[in-house]
Amino acid sequence: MNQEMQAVRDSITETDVEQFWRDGAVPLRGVIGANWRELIAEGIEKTVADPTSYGRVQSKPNDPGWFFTDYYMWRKHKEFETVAKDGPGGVIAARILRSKQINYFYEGLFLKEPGTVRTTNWHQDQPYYNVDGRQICVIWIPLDPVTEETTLQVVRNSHNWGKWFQPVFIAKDRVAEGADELFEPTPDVEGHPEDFDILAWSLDPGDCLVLHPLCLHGASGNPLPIRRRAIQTIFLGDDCVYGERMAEVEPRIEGHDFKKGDRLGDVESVFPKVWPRPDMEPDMAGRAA
Ligand SMILES: O=C(O)CCC(=O)C(=O)O
Repeated sequence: MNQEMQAVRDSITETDVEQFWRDGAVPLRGVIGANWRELIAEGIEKTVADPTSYGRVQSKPNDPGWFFTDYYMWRKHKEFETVAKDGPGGVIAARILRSKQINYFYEGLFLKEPGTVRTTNWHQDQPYYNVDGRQICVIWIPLDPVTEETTLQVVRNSHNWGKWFQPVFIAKDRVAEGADELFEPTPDVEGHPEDFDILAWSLDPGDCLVLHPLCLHGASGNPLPIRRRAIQTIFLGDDCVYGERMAEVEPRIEGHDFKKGDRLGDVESVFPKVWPRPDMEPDMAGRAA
């Protein structure tokens, strides 16, 4: 039996689960052990030195600081594959999503060096990719302490608005091709924060924020004198299927020819199954729902 994962699961209360579904996000404290954080930190260094095809500097050439993003690193850098398949994300997602099975999708890197002015624009995640379904979560893991200013901020309950907003590419400063006909313009949260119910939690290494990918979220630059390294890891639950988008998507789902409505959890070569886990009691796996 994996006692670390058991402890993680037991630390997530029914109140946490309800908060996720009600507000669209919930912070979890002390669930990402130091061993996993070390692996993530090594993976980040490797990614900066050797990015994937999605690697992008989001700061403009004359911007102070440096904002770098990348996606889908687990297929290139072993550290992320290990964290994805063996780390605590699967058990967290199973508990939060009330899902019998969890499959891994991908991770994203958001690295902001001290003094970075470039912000993360307010957006939802789900319109960027070909996934339909409600049982899906983003686990956002900061490796450095984040304050209420530098953390990921969310608009409470926006995942329940029934709205899908146009994906915007940060550095390219443009809406994804074809998305203007498919989705609504994103509201100007940055310009009028007083009009929105914004939640922001300061987090320490070991903590994470679990958010629904339809929850509107954004982040400031990094005015602090320390680096702000964070990754997002995305997990798919029982109801996730392939969603067609008549617009540019990022990241693309590769390695299988999916059609609208295909169950993503059935194709483990593309979406590794991370829950149930072989090293936990069978009744634990059953109880995940
Ligand atoms: O960390 C950031 O600045 C942005 C993260 C984000 O947008 C996400 O995890 O979806």
